[in-house]
Amino acid sequence: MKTHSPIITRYRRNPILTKRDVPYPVATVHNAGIVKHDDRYIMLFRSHLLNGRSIIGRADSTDGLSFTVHPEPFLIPSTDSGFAEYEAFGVEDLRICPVDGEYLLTFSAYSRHGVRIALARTRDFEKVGRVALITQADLRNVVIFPEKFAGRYARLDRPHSEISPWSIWISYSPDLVHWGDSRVIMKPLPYHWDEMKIGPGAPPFKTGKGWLHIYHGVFKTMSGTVYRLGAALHSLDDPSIILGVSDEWILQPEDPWEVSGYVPNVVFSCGAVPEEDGSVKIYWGGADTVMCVGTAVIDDLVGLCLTASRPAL
Ligand code: BMA
Repeated sequence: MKTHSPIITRYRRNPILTKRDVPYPVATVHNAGIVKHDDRYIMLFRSHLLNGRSIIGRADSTDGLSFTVHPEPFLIPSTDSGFAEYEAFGVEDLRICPVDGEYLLTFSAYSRHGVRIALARTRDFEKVGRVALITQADLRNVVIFPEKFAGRYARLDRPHSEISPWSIWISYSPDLVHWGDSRVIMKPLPYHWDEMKIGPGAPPFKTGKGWLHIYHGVFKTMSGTVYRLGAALHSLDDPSIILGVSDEWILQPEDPWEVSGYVPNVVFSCGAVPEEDGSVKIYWGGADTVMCVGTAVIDDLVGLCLTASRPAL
């Protein structure tokens, strides 16, 4: 009998990080940004505190599979004026975007005013400086491309909308603070696994054929929503051009810690690490409770986007 092998191979020792690995009291470990820095994998993960608000912790690894958590959190709500008011309810879902020799950290800032995206920067993960709040309320999941285009930074983002289903937009900036020239480039597809909403996932990375973006898509069922991962390929010269979007999801909740947990039926990625051997390590939060990893062959993901493509808009 012919069997269909999954495009992402789950690591057999998943989950790779749980609340039991954290030396301070937390309820979850999930939705982590990750990057390889000086031959070390640095993971910046989200945890719910026992009051339900989130902070960001740090874990390090030499192989990308086995991580050790730092004794203190990496990022907690700011007390600086300008940021404090907008981070009061917690910081969530941080992405690490390597750009021009530094790391741009984008994360959700929650407050009584809604959710915005804050931007911080670091070169070494020791000194971290906040730059600006770069969105108004009700906009999330910002990932910044590793290169500039005609001198401007480019980001993918996801405004909230009651009128049109939650879609992926692109915006540009000359200075990381002021963003605009925004337009929608990818929408959920009706009667499809991502029909309810889509949003940016891991920061896009370069392949020979385009920027590969791993995003999340949501489907509403009679017993709640299902979060899955998909893949899209953007033109290397102009990231607003989508060369292909995989018609099939690349990962869905299947393991027990993805199917049940704090929020059931969720795989949610904020980071992926392309390796020199042509593979990519994809990291995801399982059920908003634990961290997991799997590997895929980059060419397979690119092939899926280009050969089994669905319309982007
Ligand atoms: C989204 C975000 C993610 C979360 C997901 C599933 O709206 O809040 O942080 O993983 O829902 O709960």
